[in-house]
Amino acid sequence: MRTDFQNVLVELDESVVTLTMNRPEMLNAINTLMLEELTEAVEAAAQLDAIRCVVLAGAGRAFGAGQDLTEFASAHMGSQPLKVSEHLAKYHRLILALRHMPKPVIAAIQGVATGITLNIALACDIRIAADNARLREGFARIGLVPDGGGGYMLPRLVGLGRAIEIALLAEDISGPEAERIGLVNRCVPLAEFEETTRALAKRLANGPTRTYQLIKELMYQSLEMDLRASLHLEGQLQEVAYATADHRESVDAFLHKRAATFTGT
Ligand code: T3D
Repeated sequence: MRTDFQNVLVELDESVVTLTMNRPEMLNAINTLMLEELTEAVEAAAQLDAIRCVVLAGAGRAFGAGQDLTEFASAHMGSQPLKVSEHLAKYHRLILALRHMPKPVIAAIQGVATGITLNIALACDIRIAADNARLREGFARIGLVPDGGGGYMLPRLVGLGRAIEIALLAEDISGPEAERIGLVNRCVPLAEFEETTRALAKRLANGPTRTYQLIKELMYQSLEMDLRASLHLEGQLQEVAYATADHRESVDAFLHKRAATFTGT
C-alpha cells in the first residue's frame, strides 16, 4: 500500500490502518488530489488481508471542511465549466469503496465536519465524535443539495423528518447532540478521543473480520429488501459464516473455557 501521498497520511499500526486527510491549514478541505489519494488508499486497504480495520481521520483541529471551495470556484468559473456528473463520479467511487469495504471503517470526528466530508463520514460503519465536534450538512448554505450519499445516509441514520431539517437549516450539530440523534455512535471528551478510537479499532481488528464483512452485507443489503428477502439473505450469509475458521475457533474456545483468537478467516 502506498504511503507517500501528498494530502493523505497513511499509518499502519498492526492490522489497523489510519487514513488522515491532511491539509490542516485549510481544515482538510477536499481538493481533487486528496479525493484521488483517499480513494486509492481506501481501495488498497480493502484489498489487503493484513488490514482488518480502517480509521478515517482529519489532521489538525478539524475532521474536514468539505469540498475545497477555492478549487471548486476556479473550476466553475473557468473557460470549461465543471461537469458535475464527472466531478461527482469521483466522490461516488469513494463512497462506494467505503460502503463495500470488507472490514469495519471508523470515522474519527473532531472539530468541524461539514458538507461532503460529513457525508464521507456517514458512509463509514461507525462514527466516534469528540465533544468539540461540529457536524454540519452545509450544502444548502452554498445553494447545493447534499451529495456524496447524504440524501441516502442521513434519513437512514436519523429519520426522515430530522434529516430534512438538518439539510435545510445546515446548522452546526454538536458532538453530544449528534450522539443523541444517532448521527454518530459515540461522543467522548476530546482528551479521551484518540484512545477511544484506537481501542475500538484494535478491538474490531482483532475480531472475526470475515464475519464482520458478512454482518455489514446483511445490514446494508437488508435496507433495500423486504423481510422475506432479508431472511433468505441471512441464510446464505450464515452458511458462509458457519464455514469460517473463526466460528469454529470461538465455539472451541467456549467449550474449553479459553479466550478465542480470531484470524479473520
Ligand atoms: O463537489 C461536490 O459537488 C461535492 C460538494 C461539496 C459541497 C460541500 O462540501 S458543501 C460544504 C463546503 N464547505 C463549506 O461551506 C465550509 C467553508 N468553511 C467554513 O465555513 C469555515 O471555514 C468553517 C465553519 C468550516 C470553520 O471556520 P473557522 O473560523 O474555524 O476556520 P476558518 O478561519 O474559516 O478556516 C481556516 C482556513 O481554512 C481559512 O483559510 P485562511 O483564511 O486561513 O487562509 C479558510 O478559508 C480555509 N477553509 C475552510 N474551509 C474551506 C477552506 N478553504 C477552502 N475550502 C473550504 N471548504
